[in-house]
Amino acid sequence: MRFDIVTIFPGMFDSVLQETILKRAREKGIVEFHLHDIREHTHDKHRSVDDTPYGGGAGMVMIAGPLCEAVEAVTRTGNSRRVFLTPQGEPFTQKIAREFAELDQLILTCGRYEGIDERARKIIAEQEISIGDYVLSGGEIAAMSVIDAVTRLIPGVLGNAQSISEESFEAGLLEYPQYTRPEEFRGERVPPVLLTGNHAEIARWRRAQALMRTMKRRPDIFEKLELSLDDRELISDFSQPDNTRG
Ligand code: 6GU
Repeated sequence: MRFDIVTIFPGMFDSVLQETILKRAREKGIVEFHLHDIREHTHDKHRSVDDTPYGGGAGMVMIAGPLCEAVEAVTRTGNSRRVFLTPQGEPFTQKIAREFAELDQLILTCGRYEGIDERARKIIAEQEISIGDYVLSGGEIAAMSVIDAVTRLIPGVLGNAQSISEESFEAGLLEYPQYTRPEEFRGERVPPVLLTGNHAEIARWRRAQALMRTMKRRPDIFEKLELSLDDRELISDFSQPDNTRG
């Protein structure tokens, strides 16, 4: 898979792409990253990428020309999607990350300043994505989030395929609590069930914890779940105050 990133701050991506799983995925030849500087597509001597808004008001607006030309200069290959990162976009989810991971090319354009010229929108974006209901000063950090979430889903990037299917959101639930050595930390012991070696019982405990954690922390997700009879039993079982299994 190939990521093309269109930005006025290509340098922001250096460290992120040169560390962690993104670096390994690139070294394994599974992903390619190509950075494109919008400023290379300016035509005036000041290399301006923004200007004051028609109609007045605070802030600056990104000029349509350089933005569109930068995106249009990216050669499209295979199953390719142009995505614009903006707080006005569709909320990014694990489901969208899975869809993106199937593509051959993702062309990510980062907005800056107070916005972009509206006429550039349909050219640079087949889809608009937001990573949450808060405002970043630009789409760059959002693009990095998308790149990370998508890359780790591409087969061969992570060692263990099972670790994806068990983590938060993949099963529609938050992840169960994890423990490692030591057995006791500041007076708190590891839940005894995890030391029994009884894998069926451990799986039941983990499922119950994931269900209850989701119910408490994300009632919005929980109310949309279609719980099996087993899940309902687990919840009522494990939410007994005298339950000593966890
Ligand atoms: Cl994609 N861009 C900006 N500038 N702010 C955001 C965002 C994107 N997603 C959430 N906030």
